[in-house]
Amino acid sequence: MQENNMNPQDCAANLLSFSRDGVVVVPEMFNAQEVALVARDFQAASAVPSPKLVLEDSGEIRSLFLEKGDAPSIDVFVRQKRLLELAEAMLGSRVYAYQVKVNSKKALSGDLWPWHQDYVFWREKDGLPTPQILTAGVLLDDATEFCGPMYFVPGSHRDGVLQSLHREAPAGDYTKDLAKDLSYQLTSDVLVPLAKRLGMVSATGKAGSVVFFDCNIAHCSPNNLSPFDRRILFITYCSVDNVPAFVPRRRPNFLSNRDPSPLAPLDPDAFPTQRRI
Ligand code: 6CS
Ligand code: FE
Repeated sequence: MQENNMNPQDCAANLLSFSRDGVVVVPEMFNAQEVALVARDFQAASAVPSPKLVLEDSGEIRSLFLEKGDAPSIDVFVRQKRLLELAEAMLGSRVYAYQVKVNSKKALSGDLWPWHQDYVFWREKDGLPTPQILTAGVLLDDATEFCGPMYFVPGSHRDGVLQSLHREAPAGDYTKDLAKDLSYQLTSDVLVPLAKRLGMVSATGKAGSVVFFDCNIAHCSPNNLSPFDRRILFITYCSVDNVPAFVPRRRPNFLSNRDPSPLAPLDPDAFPTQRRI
């Protein structure tokens, strides 16, 4: 059974890296059996037509957003103690799940995500008041240099919300917040000097590894021309002290969860069907 609590030295090192760089990859936090549970639930949930399913231009699945109750084993994943203990330490408070999705970046057809920051979407579209929010990406497949891994500019989170090119959308239209031509994109005049000053890192790792990243770190990912899928379960943890203010035509609950109740931690053996695999 996967170790549930990280040893204090590793936990401290991960917190330091996250604070300094705005991103840290924790290798193999989850085992193949746990990852397989999520992959199976993703497969089942993505077979059901829904506004939570976002497609690529090719018709392949780009993202599937999930709300509580959509996939029981993912609900259990979200509350795993080994994720919550790091997310709470990184944010300095109890947390709730602001957004949960699988970005699937399919073999040969998975499309790119242009350079952007995440927090600007949540501030401008959902009225989220502070950047006390982060995302944990659980690799469901090995992420290599070939399959469109995430790229980050380490340390860029310390510059706060950067100037973005904003493409206005009709009120209530959030499709460009989730597509290849994003509604808020970092432009070259911002990105080039930033990357020249701070460099770039990529989030590669074995399936089961977890990439934690700050809501203001500059990041992107190229398209996937490899014959291997690159599925990642993204869990966005938000401080319970950080609840969206009222905005007209706020986006749907699956993009901006309205229930800021703190997540109660669960142990690994809480997976509902693990014993039946
Ligand atoms: O708009 C959003 O909520 C989503 N869009 C992007 C580009 N990243 C954050 C989030 O998943
Ligand atoms: Fe993003």
